[in-house]
Amino acid sequence: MERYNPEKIEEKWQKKWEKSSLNKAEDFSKKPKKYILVEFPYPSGDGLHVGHVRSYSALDAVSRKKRMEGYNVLYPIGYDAFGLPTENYAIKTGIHPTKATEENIQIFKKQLKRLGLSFDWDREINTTDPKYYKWTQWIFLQLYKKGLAYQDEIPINWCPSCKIGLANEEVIDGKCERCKTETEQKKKKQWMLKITEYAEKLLQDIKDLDYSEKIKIQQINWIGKSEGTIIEFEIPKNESAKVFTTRADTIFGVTALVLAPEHKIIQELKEKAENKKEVEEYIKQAKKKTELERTDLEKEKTGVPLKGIYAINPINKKEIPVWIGDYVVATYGGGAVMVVPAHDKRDYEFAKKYNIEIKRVIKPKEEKQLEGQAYTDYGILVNSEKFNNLPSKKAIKEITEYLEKNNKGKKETNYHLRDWVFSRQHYWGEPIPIIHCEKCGIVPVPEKDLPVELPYVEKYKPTDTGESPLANIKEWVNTRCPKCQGPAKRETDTMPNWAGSSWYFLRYCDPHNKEEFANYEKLEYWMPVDWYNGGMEHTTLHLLYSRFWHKFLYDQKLVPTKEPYLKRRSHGMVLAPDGRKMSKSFGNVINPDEVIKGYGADSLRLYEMFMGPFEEAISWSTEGLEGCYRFLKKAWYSLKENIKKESTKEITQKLHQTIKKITEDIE
Ligand code: ANZ
Ligand code: ZN
Repeated sequence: MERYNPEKIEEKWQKKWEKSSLNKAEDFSKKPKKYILVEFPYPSGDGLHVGHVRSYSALDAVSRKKRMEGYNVLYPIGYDAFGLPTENYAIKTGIHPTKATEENIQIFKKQLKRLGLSFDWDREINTTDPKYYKWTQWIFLQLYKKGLAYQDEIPINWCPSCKIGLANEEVIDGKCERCKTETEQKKKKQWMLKITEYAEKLLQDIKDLDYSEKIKIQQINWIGKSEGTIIEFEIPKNESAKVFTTRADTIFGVTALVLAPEHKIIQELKEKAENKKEVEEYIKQAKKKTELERTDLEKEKTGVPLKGIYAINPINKKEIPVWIGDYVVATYGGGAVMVVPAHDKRDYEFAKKYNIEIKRVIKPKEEKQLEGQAYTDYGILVNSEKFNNLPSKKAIKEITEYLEKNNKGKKETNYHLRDWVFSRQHYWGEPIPIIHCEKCGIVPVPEKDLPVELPYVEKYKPTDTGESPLANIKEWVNTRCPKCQGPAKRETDTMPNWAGSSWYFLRYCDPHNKEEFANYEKLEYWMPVDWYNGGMEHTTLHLLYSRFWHKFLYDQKLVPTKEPYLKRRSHGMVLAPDGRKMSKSFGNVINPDEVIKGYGADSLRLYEMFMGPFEEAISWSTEGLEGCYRFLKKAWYSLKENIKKESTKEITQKLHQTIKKITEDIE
């Protein structure tokens, strides 16, 4: 008798599907559409991971089901191929990134096809293809024209080993995410994208989206909206300093003012301080630390007084000492804080350490205050003159109004979200389409000259000065100014690898368009994405960045919907059998190719769908895989034996019950 042979069965059917164009998405079909999206992979040299399989198999099941239900389904795939790993690999091996990328894509493609995933292969995209990144550059130019791309001199996280500027998120515990070298702070002119201008919209519009609750919470926290009061503290004979506080009700308890080491008035103040040397030394030390080290709640707070200098509390005109402390973030609020040791934990530790006065001004509703720590909740005001006996919330309002009347403060909303550092000093990224002219300054590359292609060179090692490797390629850098035709230089920074993925879902709707990034009518047909799946690690960056670009394009009337994704879910990680993360260095990586060789793609996919709750991390179990294999085998034999027998009423009933249950369970 014939044996269950997954390889043979899968090959036969995969060919059949391809021939019948089963997976083709049809533009403007009369059928209702469903756009199902998975995060496209970075084609690394390691090939596909079993984690990819979890995400792609799940939404593949959804896509197939939707097709069976009569939908016109778009389920596309592509490659997010710019970025450091390929560049580092190229530097190590001498194989050009273009070539390495091409090879890796071929490996991925073969693996994806062998899995029998129902992607529409006619819509494949690759972010490193000039035909694609032409439009990434074009969108950058639209952002630039609307004032949302600008240059700024800011300290960046600098990895001395990779010789590259890193985004805050790429620095883990003060170390480079990639090579684990300690990062430093370095000032550099950077291209920035003004995502902060969209902070409120990004926040408000989450409410109506079907995102997992934990995804929503992470986005909301990342945006970090904070409502409070900005208050001006005069420093006699000097410029005043502004502080941002969410607790104006504690203003009578302020016993010091602490400025960030980078605060602009410090240059002036330190000259007058009795301990100028000490102050200068402190500022020098602070410069070496990363923001993370400075603001980590667990780390001990440090500071230094500006001896002889006082500030005036605007509520009662009392003099308070002025300090410098590196836990104060220069770029948040006013770059200074009013210290209330009795009611803020951090201030309490700071005051204890440096003998700063602790003055209680908030009393708990029920008297049970513990000694030796700050009381941080709301309560009733005491020691606060005419505001005594007010509850905190009311006091915040009244004190803010009082300060406003006296021109010493006003209500303010702050966001923790920062503008997006959009410059990278490496080779393997989209060139930023800008020209620097001696006469005209910054000149955008005319749209007709796009794409600005990456020059094909032999050397792509970063320069030691922090310039991009492109700076070394004179024949590429030196150009003419599009405005005055005079000598000019190309921008040598490239875009971060978040750029290409910020709009790829739009390109899938019209992947071969040469005239525009995507035809509006096609976007109207396909957008928004109905269901988007990807990792939790992309919740705060990729998801926010792409929502930002999409909202910007919507405001320019270039896309028809104000949000890109209606629904977002995240798959949990697939861990190694030993419960650890799969890693070459642990030698515990499960290779999908080998699993397929032994059990077939159907067993692998079935197992990954049954391994555990989709959103939770789960350890690989070969027993579980074997169980799925046995189930498929049993089903196959049972069909072989019974297929020609007549159905009975009972079997028909069971069939319909099964269809109903599976229909409901898959979603
Ligand atoms: C006085 C105070 C008293 C505060 C109290 C809290 C409790 P969020 O919610 O994050 O906006 N702060 C303000 N600017 C800062 C900066 N640049 N660097 C570090 N800390 C800063 O938090 C606002 C609170 O963070 C502010 O309210 C301020 O401390 C501190 F019982 O002001 B508070
Ligand atoms: Zn010019």
